[in-house]
Amino acid sequence: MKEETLLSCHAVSDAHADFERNSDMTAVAQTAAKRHPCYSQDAHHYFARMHVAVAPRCNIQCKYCNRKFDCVNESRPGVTSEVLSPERASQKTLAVGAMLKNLTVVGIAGPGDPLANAKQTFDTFSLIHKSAPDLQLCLSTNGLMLNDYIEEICNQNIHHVTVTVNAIDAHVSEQIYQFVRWRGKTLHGLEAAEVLLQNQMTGIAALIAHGVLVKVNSVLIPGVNDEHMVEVSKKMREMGVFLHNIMPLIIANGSLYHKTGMSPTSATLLRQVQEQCEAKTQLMRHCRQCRADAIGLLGDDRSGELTHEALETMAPRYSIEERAQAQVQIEQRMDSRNRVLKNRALNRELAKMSNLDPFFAAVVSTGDGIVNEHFGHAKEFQIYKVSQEGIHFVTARRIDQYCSHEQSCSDHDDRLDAIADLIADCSYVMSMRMGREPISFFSQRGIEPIMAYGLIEHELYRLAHRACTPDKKTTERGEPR
Ligand code: CLF
Ligand code: SF4
Repeated sequence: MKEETLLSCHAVSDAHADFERNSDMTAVAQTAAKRHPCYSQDAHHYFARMHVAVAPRCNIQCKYCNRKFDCVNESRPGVTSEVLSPERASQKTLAVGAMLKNLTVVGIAGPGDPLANAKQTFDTFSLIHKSAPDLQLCLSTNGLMLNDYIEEICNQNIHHVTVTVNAIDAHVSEQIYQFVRWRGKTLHGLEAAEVLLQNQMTGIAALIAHGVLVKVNSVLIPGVNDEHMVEVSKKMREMGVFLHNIMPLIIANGSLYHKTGMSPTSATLLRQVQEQCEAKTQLMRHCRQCRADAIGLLGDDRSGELTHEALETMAPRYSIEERAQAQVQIEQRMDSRNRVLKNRALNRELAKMSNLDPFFAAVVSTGDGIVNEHFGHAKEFQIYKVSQEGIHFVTARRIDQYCSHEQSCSDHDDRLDAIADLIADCSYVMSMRMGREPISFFSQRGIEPIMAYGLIEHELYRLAHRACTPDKKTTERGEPR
């Protein structure tokens, strides 16, 4: 007898209802991805997220993590977030959402694992959803407890879940985890790795079957999972994972890897592995490995300024209508930028430039996809690759701000050295303005400073065009004479 004929009518109608519900959920989630700064590279120039740090405990021990700090799977180590109660987290979210009309997502990503603190996590989401149903809810987990909470995740309207999967082979995983706490026991070695992997795989499959958009984060660990990462990417794609985010290993002070002298991931290795994996799945390139209490655009963390105390003084009012209007306008700006870029057909023009040598450029921007920031104020570079194949965002690299009140001008050379080392693979550094000292410094290091204001892709296209017509002279500031 065919298996489906065994189903009762009730089961059939349940399955149908499930299918309908899942299709709806996928449609909702995919539309929502358009305004999710992590799930959409375009959106990350315009829309903001905030994290609420409500989850202090963890149920596994990654060898690169020191639990005095935030979860390294979704955060930068070396910083510790203040743990909030669900009530305070919800109040803070409403206040931030009132201030930042472009805030579309609230995520829980630590400081430990959200599902090892399930009550706090789901209480927080529930409170937020009651008062701010327009905010998308996002969760990041190591995946150990996923299977226990699939229903809760779906019932709570959490459409986006990130799972950190560093390997799909338990023999590789066992080199990454010290222990796993599972059903009251502490497991080590291969057994620990197998339990974690099994829960991650079944959990991801169940989420996808329920229409949740799943993103997978993988920490790239030199000599451990770098040669294995293509397999991870391939498997994730086969499973229907929406995005794969391959992140550099940052080793927390005091972690086991720190004690045993493990090397962090070099920018070159990361780029090579990302290029190998790109053919296997859709990659996220714009991750900023943000804190468990980050707020704002991915490239412009405002958590230091929007503290609980500061927000209490401002006492802003959360208006769903005002926020919706503002977000429609932001989305229109985003769409119109994309239309402009599409109409200019830059990629078609680039494809014709047969004498164009591919190059990388480090661009300074505070958002809206525009070169719009003074070099001295930059906290990161956006690295783009320009070639006949088009203009592609490669990654973001964080820097120490060159001009700050705390440091005197005499300290600048050290910082310029560090910045130039960080973008040594770039032919150009592009910002709205730049002082004489960095201009001459970068020029000496063979990185040409370019002053520009406008859409990043336009400005990069102009550079490509100029590179192909070398007879056009330029000024010291990179502007055509
Ligand atoms: Fe936060 Fe993560 Fe949701 Fe984004 S972050 S829980 S998916 S809302 Fe984003 Fe930050 Fe990278 Fe994470 S940039 S570390 S990928
Ligand atoms: Fe640390 Fe996160 Fe790993 Fe837990 S899951 S040990 S908090 S990196």
